Amino acid sequence: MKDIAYIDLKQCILEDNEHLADEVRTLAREKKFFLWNIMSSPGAGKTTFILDVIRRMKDTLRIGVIEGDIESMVDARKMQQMGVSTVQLRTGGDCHLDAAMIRKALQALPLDELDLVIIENIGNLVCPAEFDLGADLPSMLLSVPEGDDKALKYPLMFSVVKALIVTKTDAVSLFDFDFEALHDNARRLNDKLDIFHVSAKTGDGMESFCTWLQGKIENKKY
Ligand SMILES: Nc1nc2c(ncn2[C@@H]2O[C@H](COP(=O)(O)OP(=O)(O)OP(=O)(O)O)[C@@H](O)[C@H]2O)c(=O)[nH]1
Ligand SMILES: [Mg+2]
Repeated sequence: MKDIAYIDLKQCILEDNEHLADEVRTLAREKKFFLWNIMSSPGAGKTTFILDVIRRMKDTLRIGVIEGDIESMVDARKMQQMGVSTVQLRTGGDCHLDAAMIRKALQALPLDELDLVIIENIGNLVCPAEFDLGADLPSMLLSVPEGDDKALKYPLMFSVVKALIVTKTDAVSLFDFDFEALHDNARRLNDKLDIFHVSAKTGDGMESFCTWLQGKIENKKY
């Protein structure tokens, strides 16, 4: 009997992505900008949160944004209105961003004039976690209405991020949300995780988050 040729496409795709992510890391060091990847499920509050961060930090940092979406320029237009350089990536169906897409998007940004590039990843708690984008700070938002059990259901996402930002805390009285259970389950997967509680609507917790982010950006070694 003849052998079966076996090609693990997923492995190939992830290995190729890793090389490209290294290229993105090198570019970010050369051009001296901090790359922040924000992931979450659809509607968790990424755009609202990013807009508030920009509002609070745009006087001290030069910020650019990469918007990843399957379709539309809705979020990119909101970023444009804030006066930041913006790139819209339309995947046309793919439910995650990869390092090749980020490399392409970075070519369209004035990198010599930027300190911080924010990536709003596609709303999805599964696929984006598999793709290293070369970001200094992979992070995720989890909104209170989604529930406190998500670390149990989507463990990879909680394992690969450095920061977990729990948002929509203003809505906590409407939902059974056990912060302690979330922290325990998340830290069991990732004991180095930094966890924040914010409301982008009321501004609660936003200032201390931005102070922490500013520290991360200032401490990056180039
Ligand atoms: N109460 C409350 N609502 C919020 C907060 N942040 C966002 N929202 C609302 O949540 C909804 C979704 O917010 P977006 O910022 O568009 O969420 P998103 O994650 O960018 O959504 P996609 O890009 O479609 O994945 C909007 O109606 C926001 O007004 C918050 O902190 N508190
Ligand atoms: Mg959005």
